[in-house]
Amino acid sequence: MRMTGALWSLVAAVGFLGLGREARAQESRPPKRWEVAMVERGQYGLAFDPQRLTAQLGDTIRFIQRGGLPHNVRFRSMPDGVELAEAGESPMLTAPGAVWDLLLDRRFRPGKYFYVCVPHEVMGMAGILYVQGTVEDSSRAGDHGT
Ligand SMILES: [Cu+2]
Repeated sequence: MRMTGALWSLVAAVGFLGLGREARAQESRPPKRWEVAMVERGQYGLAFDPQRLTAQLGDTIRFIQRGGLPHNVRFRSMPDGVELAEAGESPMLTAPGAVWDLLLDRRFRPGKYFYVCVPHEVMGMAGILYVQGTVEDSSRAGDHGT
């Protein structure tokens, strides 16, 4: 009985260490900057390109105006408990090449985020952002360039 308990403790410890290694490996990725273009593709319509993006806490999503019509970003759904406040809606981007940087900081949690362009929501201009990562990743938000 005593041996079984000790063996179980060893197995548990090894399993724990294994998880720890995996977590550290994930943390080692430096924050990245992703780009999502707001485009007008003739007959294919108004769109975010890419429409789906998977990013990690601590990363930055740079939305870029690549069309001629005004576009913006407004989050319509997000994981429970997330309060984006001013990060929940961008200003209207009008000038070609204008950008809005969205930092995936502590306001964000892992999960699925759905957003639209308000003027073109009815035309299907929308995107999905999958956020992954840990609290440690979000606390390193803004470490870009280090
Ligand atoms: Cu738009």
